[in-house]
Amino acid sequence: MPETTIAGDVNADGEFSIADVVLLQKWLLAVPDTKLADWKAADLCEDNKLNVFDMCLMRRKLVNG
Ligand SMILES: [Ca+2]
Ligand SMILES: [Ca+2]
Repeated sequence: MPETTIAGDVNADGEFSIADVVLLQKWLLAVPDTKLADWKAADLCEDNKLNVFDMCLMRRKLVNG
């Protein structure tokens, strides 16, 4: 694992993409067998927990690049 985490790269595949947003969305909806490889990467609104605010920021980040 690289020491620097890519912001939003919640599935830890080395890049931030729509797949990460989808994964976080599933996790927030408590879809069974949804596991976050690196939940801290998704904590864009840094309060040490994941919620809809982080997903909003991830979506915005995806749109804005
Ligand atoms: Ca990713
Ligand atoms: Ca957060």
